[in-house]
Parts: sequence; structure tokens; C-alpha cells
Amino acid sequence: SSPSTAPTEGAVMAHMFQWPWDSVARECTDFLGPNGYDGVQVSPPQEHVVLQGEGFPWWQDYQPVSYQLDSRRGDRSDFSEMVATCNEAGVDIYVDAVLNHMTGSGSVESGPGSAGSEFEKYSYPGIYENSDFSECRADISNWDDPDEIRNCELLSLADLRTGEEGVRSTLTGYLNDLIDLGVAGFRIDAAKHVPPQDLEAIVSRLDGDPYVFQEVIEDSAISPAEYTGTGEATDFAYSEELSGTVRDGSLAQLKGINGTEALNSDQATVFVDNHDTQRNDPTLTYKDGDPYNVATAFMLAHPYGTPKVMSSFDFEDPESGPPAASNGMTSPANCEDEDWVCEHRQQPVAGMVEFRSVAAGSGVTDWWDNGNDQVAFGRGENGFAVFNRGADLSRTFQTSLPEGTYCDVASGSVVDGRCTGETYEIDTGGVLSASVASDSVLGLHVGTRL
Ligand code: LM2
Ligand code: CA
Repeated sequence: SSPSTAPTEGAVMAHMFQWPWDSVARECTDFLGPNGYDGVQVSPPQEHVVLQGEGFPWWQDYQPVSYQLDSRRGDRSDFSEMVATCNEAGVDIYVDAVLNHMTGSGSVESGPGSAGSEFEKYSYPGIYENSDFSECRADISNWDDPDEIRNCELLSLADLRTGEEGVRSTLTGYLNDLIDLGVAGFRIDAAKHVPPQDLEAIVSRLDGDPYVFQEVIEDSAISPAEYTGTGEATDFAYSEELSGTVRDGSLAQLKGINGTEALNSDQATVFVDNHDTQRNDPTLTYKDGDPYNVATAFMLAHPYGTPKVMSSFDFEDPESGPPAASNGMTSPANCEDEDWVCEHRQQPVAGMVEFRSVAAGSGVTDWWDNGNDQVAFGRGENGFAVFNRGADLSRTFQTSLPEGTYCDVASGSVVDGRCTGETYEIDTGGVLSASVASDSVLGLHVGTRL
């Protein structure tokens, strides 16, 4: 099979971080599908360690115990129903696949896991034994050495010998089982710590053509470009460039945003923040409010990369897990509950999802900036957007949009033929007169011409 099928141009995915399966299913039907989201990245579905003594931290899930689909988010049938429900709503499911390692040397080094399986580090009965793990049993210490990064232990997590046939076939078995249930793609966790040829071998044996994007944080020893033969790679440089620039208010500098030099637009998965950066190295997150939405809306309006919208649970302590029952099972998620932030529902974000798909195929046109904190650009005859991190802005813009009355998708949507937000006129010459408040966005596209 061919290595990886990217989503169609203009597609947008949401990362429903730690959402339980029943809740993801409901959100696919109620909001994600109807609002044009094409895919969802879900948290790891496989059996994982259970750390009751530490209050069930979110990162339990990154320590696999077996490939049974039985986690804090639900069991195999919950998972399978979610995939079917989301697919019916037109939403693909992308699974966060932990392939590099099994469990670590943390607070528990033995079972049972979330599905009840017994284990010890380096011994997972019926799945892996001692000889399936890398010879190096020490933490990676020299981050200039690619061999160490790939063949020693990340965070003391038991490192799989992904070069071995037995390990490869177990991993392809897991991924093909997911594909069989209707899963359309994978985020490959810790891909930088797996030799690219091993991932290539594993992915080439998958059924169909799943979309693959790989978690590779560029450093001096390893370039994301080593992985582009297998699928996309996460573009952390784009995230820093976008988030840092929007936070500092110097939007004019985004004109040529292109992220990691070694990645082209069609090789890059882009985002404002992810579940790690929002905890360890936050630049802009939901906690920043409007400027965060400006950044996400810009990412969606601008044609670079395959965008991923973060959807978080609210947290103070970076270790803490989502709301859970006393047995550690995650409580249902929904956007009426303030524990679940639902960035993906914010109007300037949700409205720009359809903007991106309507604009697909058109490059950036009619760029304008004030040299500083206000920019605007079009997507040919299909869309035009304004981003303002400065003072309230009133001016006329030259666009390439056809004449008409448009509903601003950053402030509302069209319901029963009427705009719930602001409407704007484009005159016969494509000119738009608009007022855009500080820290807000304006988004017009031909799909919401009234
Ligand atoms: C990733 N991408 O490449 C994930 O995005 C990231 O969230 C994962 O780390 C990491 N790779 C490994 O899959 C998280 C979390 C770590 C946590 C690990 C494993 O950020 O803090 O490590 O999951 O659960 C924890 C402890 C760490 C301990 C380790 C092993 O924080 O101190 O190491 O477990 O017991 C001794
Ligand atoms: Ca490895």
C-alpha cells in the first residue's frame, strides 16, 4: 500500500484530548460533523498503566500495557461505536499510536493495567518478553546522538526493538485492528525515537492508505525531513512562529510563515499548541483567551500545512488528569461543563473551519498589514479575513470577493438563511468597509454569501 493519504486540501482536525469515547461520538454528531471538521485525533485507546496513588495523571495513557482497546475512556465496543458514529457524521478518527515503548520505571512498575492485564517492565505476558526490548536500558543522555535517541529509553520507558520482525508484526497487528474498526489515520507518538526505516516498514504493511502524521520535535541530531517518506511530521517551528508572533502582536511578520525549513506545506501538521506545549512550554493557550483564538483563526485561514485544533480539559496542575470517577474512568465530557474548554467550539475557530475548506485551492491574495499588529488577506475569490491585535480598526480593504452581503463567520453563522453575527457588504469593485475590534477576527467566504 502507499504510505499515507493526507486529508483533502482544506481539511481540519480537532484534537479531543482525553475525551471519552461516548463523548467524542456525541460531539461528532452534534458539532464536529455539522461544522465541517474532517477528523479527530483521539487519545491513546490501548490498555495503559493505572496510577491511582498519583491521582490518575493524564500521562498514564502513554505507558501501554497491552493492545486491548480498554482504557480510562472506554472499552472496545465504546471505541468501535465512536468510530462508526463519527464516520457517519463525516468525521475521520485518527488514533494516537504509542509504538516506541511500553511502561516505565515510575510509581508502578507492575500491573494490573486498565484492562486487568498483569505486567512488569520488560514483560507483558503473551505480547512482549525481555528480548523484545532494546539492549540499552538507560535513559537517553546524549541528545546529539541519533542512535541513543532511538535505541535507549525515553523517560525510562521500556524501548521496543522496532527493527525486529516480531515487534513489527505485533505493532502492525494493533494498527490494522484499528483500521478494521474504521480508523482512518494515526498520530505516531514519539516518532523521533523510532528509526524512520522502522516506521516506514510498519506503515507500509497497513491495510488501506491511512493518514499518518509523526511526532518529531526537530533538534540538532534529527530532522523531521527524515520521516516524510512515511507521512507528515508535526511542525513545532510553525507553532512557535505563529504563537510567539501573535502573542507579541507583530502579526505583519506572519506574511511568509513557513515553519520548519525542512518541511513543505504538504508535509507539515501545524497547530498553535498541543497537549505537551500547553503544559511544558506555553506560548499561547486557551488561558490567553482572545489572542489564542486570533492565532487559531489565522492558522485556519492561511493555507499552510494540515491544521490541528486543540481541545483541552481545564487544568492548573500540569500533571492532573481529566475529571474522573473514583476508579479512574474519565467522566463524560461536554462543552456545557466548564472542566472541558472546547476551543474547537469558539466562534472564530469553528467559523474558520468552513472558511478553510471553501478557500482550498486559492493561495494568499490581497495581503494588507499596518506594519505591526493588524493584517488582512484573501484567498482569491473565495474568502477574505482580517486579524487584529491592535486598537479597534476601521478601514476599507481591497478584496477579490464577488459583490454581495456576507455573514462574518468569526462572529456568527448562517442559521435558516440568516446571519447570527455581523454582516458586511462587498461592493462591485471588491471593496469592503469594515470595523474590526481589538483582539478579534473577521472572516468572509463565499459559502456564507447571503
Ligand atoms: C510524546 N510524544 O512524543 C507525548 O506527546 C508525551 O506526552 C509523552 O510523555 C511522551 N511522548 C511519551 O509517550 C508523557 C508525559 C511524561 C510521562 C510519559 C509516560 O509528558 O511526563 O512520563 O507520558 O507516561 C512519566 C513521568 C516520568 C517517568 C515516566 C516513566 O512524568 O517522570 O520517567 O512516566 O515512568 C521516569
Ligand atoms: Ca526507540
